[in-house]
Amino acid sequence: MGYILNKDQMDIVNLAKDYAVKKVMPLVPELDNAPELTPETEEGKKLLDLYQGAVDLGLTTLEIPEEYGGLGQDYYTVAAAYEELSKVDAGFATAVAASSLGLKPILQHGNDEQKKLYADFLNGEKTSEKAPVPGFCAFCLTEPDAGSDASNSKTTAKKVGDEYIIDGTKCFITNGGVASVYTVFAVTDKTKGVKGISAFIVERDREGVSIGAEENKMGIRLSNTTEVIFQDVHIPADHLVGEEGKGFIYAMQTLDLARPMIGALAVGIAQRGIDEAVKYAQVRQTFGKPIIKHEAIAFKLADMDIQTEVGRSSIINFLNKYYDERKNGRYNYSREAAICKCFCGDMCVQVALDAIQILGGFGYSREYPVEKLVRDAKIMQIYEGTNEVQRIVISGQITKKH
Ligand code: COS
Repeated sequence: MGYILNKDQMDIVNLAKDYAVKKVMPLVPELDNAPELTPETEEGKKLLDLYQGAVDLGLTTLEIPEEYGGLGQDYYTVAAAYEELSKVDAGFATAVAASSLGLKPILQHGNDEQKKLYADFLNGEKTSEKAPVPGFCAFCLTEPDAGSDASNSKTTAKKVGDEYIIDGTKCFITNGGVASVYTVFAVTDKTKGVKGISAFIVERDREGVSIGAEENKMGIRLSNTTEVIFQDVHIPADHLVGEEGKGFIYAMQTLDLARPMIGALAVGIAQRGIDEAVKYAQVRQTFGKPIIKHEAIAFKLADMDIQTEVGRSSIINFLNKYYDERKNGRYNYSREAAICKCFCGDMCVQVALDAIQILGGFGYSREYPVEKLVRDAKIMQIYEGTNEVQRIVISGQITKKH
């Protein structure tokens, strides 16, 4: 692993790894193949137990400072822990990482009470009666007409007295059906474009919050993705995060930090592809020797390793820039974040495909774990900003620089 971590950091990474290998891995084939994972189904209940275990270990509070009851970890440790989770199942890792996506705007721009409120929800100390499991939150930005074009939000938040009233529908929300609390982006002044969007904390239990049907996804099936509908939802004015009109910028700053964490998930998928392919290539014989002794396979494995390690390095490169910028009170790391997310997303799809190629017909069979890696990998080029959006960000930064 390219990260240079001390013993305390490694203890956290190993905590995630042990849980993923011992508890999650045995259930992955059954849950990945289940037609649905709603809380009412037997498989859905098993998944919720896995989520509960992650909360009990603190995996949903890794980056929350200790003063608020979290584990107070840096993002090098978080990324390495996510890689371990994703090596076992990228859907499960997505659930944990998406919760952390909802948390980030609060950690970056929320006040003390808001941070405490969120930490209590993610510790499982505070819960929502409607949520099927404590400890998760969700980031509600995407709408049917506001995906890549995130500033085209139609959800509104109207200030009335000492409340805001939220109306609108968010879609493709990871953890939509399991979260106890949401970070919601809504238009407070439609005359101001991106400067008229604000961020809010909305508890799941608020009247008027409801969940749409769960998406039936190609991969990352151990994560829950739903619509979240807000109908005349009243929240106290103190649930506004930071300043009115700054929501879009907060969302972008959040994504700048979260996208490299998706890079870590992608690296986990790629590393699993290498591990499975090497294991197979050492025992599978053709022309009188294990296929790993054939240059065609050995060089393919070497290329897979090069790509994966460069992906990991792009996360480390991002984090070096991130910590340097934050030390100086700046947020200028969009380019490094987009490069990392884009490279790792594209890379993991190719590495997963290469793993199938090495396993041949067995790789294509659902009996072996590598076909799932391709299904899981594809989303890495799509969510948290498509790789086309990452290229918009990168080209915009190049233009600005020159
Ligand atoms: N950090 C801080 N501010 C940022 C920023 C960032 N990373 N990105 C944009 N801004 C600011 C800009 O500086 C601009 O402010 P000024 O007018 O004061 O200069 C404002 O936000 C609008 O920026 P821009 O004009 O670039 O916004 P666009 O509407 O053109 O959107 C993209 C740009 C496409 C990059 C953005 O909409 C995006 O990231 N879309 C994908 C959203 C996404 O990832 N969705 C996934 C769902 S969440 S899982």
